[in-house]
Amino acid sequence: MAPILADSTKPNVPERENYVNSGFVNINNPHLDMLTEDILYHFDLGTKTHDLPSMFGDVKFVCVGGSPNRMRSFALFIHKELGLDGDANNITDICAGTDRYSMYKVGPVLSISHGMGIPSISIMLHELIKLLHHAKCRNVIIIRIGTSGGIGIEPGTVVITDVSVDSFFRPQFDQVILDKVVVRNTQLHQELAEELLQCSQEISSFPTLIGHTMCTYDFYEGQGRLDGALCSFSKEEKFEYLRKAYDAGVRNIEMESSVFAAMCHLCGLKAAVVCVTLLNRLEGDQISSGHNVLVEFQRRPQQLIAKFIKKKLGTS
Ligand code: R2B
Ligand code: URA
Repeated sequence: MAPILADSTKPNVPERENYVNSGFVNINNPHLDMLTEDILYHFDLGTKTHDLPSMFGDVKFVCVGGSPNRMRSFALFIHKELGLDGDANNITDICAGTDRYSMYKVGPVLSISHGMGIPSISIMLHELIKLLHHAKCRNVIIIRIGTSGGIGIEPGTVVITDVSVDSFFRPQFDQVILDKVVVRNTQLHQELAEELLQCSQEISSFPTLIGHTMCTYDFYEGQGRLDGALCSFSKEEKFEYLRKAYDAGVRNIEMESSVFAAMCHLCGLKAAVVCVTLLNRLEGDQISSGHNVLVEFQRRPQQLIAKFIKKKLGTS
């Protein structure tokens, strides 16, 4: 069993407060200062090859989501919503040199895909956070917009996460570093969550609530599905587990929020997770709604975030 450690990457309190007050991203890695060039390999960007401050210095909102197409649609939507000049169709993928992630910049908004699961989003976040640091961005708000499975709530409900919990309903992310397990906090920014909920009240077309989000390592067995290639538990055991999750405050399940919350928290980024539920897991496991219904559901977090951004920029 690997030893369990407190998190030594956590800066001490005065150090952390200085960073938070300055609004800069708090990266905590002394080795980075030794690099003459930092290559953000999975973005196909670097500090020598690109002028990151002039490309990204004005970024104030970063929105991340699983699929490259969805994040392109979001960029087009934000362009329209903010009433920006130019043809939205000319918006290009900044990471076109790699097919790992897609990135679009629309005024002060950066829209980036992160793929599925903790390892994929974690790689993206390391490079994104370094990018924001190299670009000297300040007071950035970062939001994951995504999909999830709901527990005991109407499909299409948007869940704003207050805390991400693991499969044992614990508010923590266990990061394995060398041969140790480092336990990290997965609390999201409470004021930001409340602000988003308030914004949602101005959109009456879909329900929105604040709740715990369970983050798993898998879509099938890891989320208690009976319809994977493998399943070793009964229907009764599945429902008992999901009911326990509900009683612990979990309202939806997805696959990235824990590491997202943990990394943003450590780096002093104001972060939120806003996911639409595609189904109610107490009613089934298969995502059987029609294409148009699912497309409309996936637009809901985008609508909410567009409203929030416009409010923040004073354009609504
Ligand atoms: C939500 O949806 C994806 C699985 O279908 C996964 O990335 C997630 O968190
Ligand atoms: N994404 C998940 O991770 N789970 C679901 O049930 C639906 C979307």
